[in-house]
Amino acid sequence: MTGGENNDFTSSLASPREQLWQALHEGDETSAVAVVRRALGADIPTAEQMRAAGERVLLELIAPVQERLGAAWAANDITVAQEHAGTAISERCVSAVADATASARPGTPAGRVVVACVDGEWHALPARLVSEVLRLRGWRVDYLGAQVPTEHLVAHARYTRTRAVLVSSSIETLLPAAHNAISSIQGAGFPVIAGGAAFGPQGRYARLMRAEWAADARGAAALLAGNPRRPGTLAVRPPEADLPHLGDEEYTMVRRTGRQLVKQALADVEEGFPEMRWYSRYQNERTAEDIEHIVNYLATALYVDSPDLFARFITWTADILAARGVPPRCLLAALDSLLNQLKDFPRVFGILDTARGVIHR
Ligand code: B12
Repeated sequence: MTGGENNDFTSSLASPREQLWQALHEGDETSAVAVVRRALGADIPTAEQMRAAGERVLLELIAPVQERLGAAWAANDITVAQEHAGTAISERCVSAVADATASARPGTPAGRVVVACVDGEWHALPARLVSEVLRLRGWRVDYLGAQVPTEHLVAHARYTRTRAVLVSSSIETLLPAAHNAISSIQGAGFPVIAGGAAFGPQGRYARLMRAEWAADARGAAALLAGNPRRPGTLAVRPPEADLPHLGDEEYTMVRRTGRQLVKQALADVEEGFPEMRWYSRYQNERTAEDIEHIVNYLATALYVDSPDLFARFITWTADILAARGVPPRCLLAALDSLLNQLKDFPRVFGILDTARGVIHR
């Protein structure tokens, strides 16, 4: 390899990131794939260097640009349709890396693992990135994609006699589903590595659920290299075994009465905001949806006993609303309605009260 090529190979990805962003923003798949191919490098001499280049392109080029796409949607700079189009292009870019690096993968697999999104989870791209990195590191990966029903995931783990099951989740409201998946897979005798934004800062919710956790594909590869321990006892644990606070039934109660809570909160918000009377049907539907999200996140915060989780969600919702010209204080009306409806429940009270504090009036 000449010095010049080496420099190209190790050069910063800042400029390809900008080019890929432009291509995603314009919905230009051909240019996006061309950026990725150029970033991989034309003549990488060894298989090891090709694998390293592939991993960098997946984790340091495609992943951050995809995150930027999410931030642009949240800031109301691009539409939902543009975000969908951009994500489809990112998926195509991941395939381009997989194709270009296939011949560089190690010949004898290090072992076989399953990677899947938990039931209800649509965010498949993060799991796909993890899968492709593990393939480059020599693992035979069964990538099962989005929303895999737990019983099918367990059946597949048994069928493939997998070394470990890697579960991905991005949306916190799916934590009860993720817990069910983790406990069912471990109950069938397989180690679990959890990952994705749903598991919270430093994977704190994964640890509550007694799963190993990794921040990204490299962390997962390190855990796999250490031969994850098989679970000691073979039985599916009831949720309270890991989360004793569920014994107070506050989570069950919010889940059971969720529909009524949303209905009443919507009526209270309408009363507090007379301007809602002139809302279009579309705006009314979005408001109802927002309140439904609030109740779902409240239930999730009760499930993992984390006021922080709910406060983060309220901060995020306030930013989303502000970017769309809706005053975040309208969230206060919804929180107050829920506080009023659920005043006799101490954990609910603590969670809602903490969240009120994060809204700037
Ligand atoms: C693309 C996208 C979608 C696509 C997904 C398509 C697909 N094929 O994946 C679609 C349109 C389906 C979608 C739907 C929704 N989405 Co969305 N989506 C995104 C977006 C823009 C990008 C996700 C992504 O690919 N990120 C890039 C990857 C690289 O980052 P990552 O997730 O952090 O993954 C890395 C690590 O976490 C880790 N990792 C991930 N999984 C695993 C697993 C293991 C085992 C390990 C070790 C590591 C690991 O490694 C990854 C690579 O480094 C994000 C915004 C964002 N900033 O991420 C929102 C986002 C995740 N979505 C969001 C929301 C709210 C939704 C919806 C609820 C919207 C709605 N109202 O319908 C639905 C939910 C659907 C569902 N039930 O799942 C919110 C979540 C907010 C929250 N706090 O929960 C986000 C953050 C948007 C935002 N900025 O507000 N979405």
